Amino acid sequence: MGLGSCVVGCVIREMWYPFQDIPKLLMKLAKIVLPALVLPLAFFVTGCETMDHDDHAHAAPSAHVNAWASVTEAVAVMTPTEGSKTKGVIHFTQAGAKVKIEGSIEGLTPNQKHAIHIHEAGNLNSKDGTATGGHYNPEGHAHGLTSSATRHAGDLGNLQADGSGKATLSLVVDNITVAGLKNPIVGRGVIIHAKEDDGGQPTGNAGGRISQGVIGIVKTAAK
Ligand SMILES: [Cu+2]
Ligand SMILES: [Zn+2]
Repeated sequence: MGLGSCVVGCVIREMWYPFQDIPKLLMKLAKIVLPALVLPLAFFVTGCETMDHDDHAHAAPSAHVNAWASVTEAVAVMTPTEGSKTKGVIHFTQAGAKVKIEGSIEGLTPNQKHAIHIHEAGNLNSKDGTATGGHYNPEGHAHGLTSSATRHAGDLGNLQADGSGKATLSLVVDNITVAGLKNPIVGRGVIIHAKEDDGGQPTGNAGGRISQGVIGIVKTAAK
């Protein structure tokens, strides 16, 4: 089979060659163009329309997890509810699998214990703190003090006020994370109560809400 044997068939094949991939190319184009049209639409529907489409259309779910993994510090600035003077600042720091909680609070009843909990909502849009909802309890446990291994994830026990109504909080817990996969607390609320948490059901008989805050991300230096 030399060049001489290639007459009509070869000529037709040579002419068709540049066009034979067109159906395949159209299919490929459709595969690229259709998601490009559908993905922004999906983000629009789910309320992400203000985000940058280019960044998010190509982002894998793991990128979302990685973005939150860099959030290791949070803070709740506690403000008095109506009729109260209780205020302060509480820091949350991820340390391995544990969270270190440190805070200082003033305006408490002198020499008294006050319940402190993470509540399910970071909504401070009520003067009495009720918009923060109930205790943060994603695992469905009963209420408890910090001495109890199974308790609401948000059960942080009590503050002990000194003679001038001030208290410091220093606690390490292993049943929450700042922004990890296990019971993340960023965006939740913090409530200090008028009375002591006695560990009773359903919420420790802790009385009214005298101070409220929302757990927000602390910007840390890039690592
Ligand atoms: Cu509470
Ligand atoms: Zn509780």
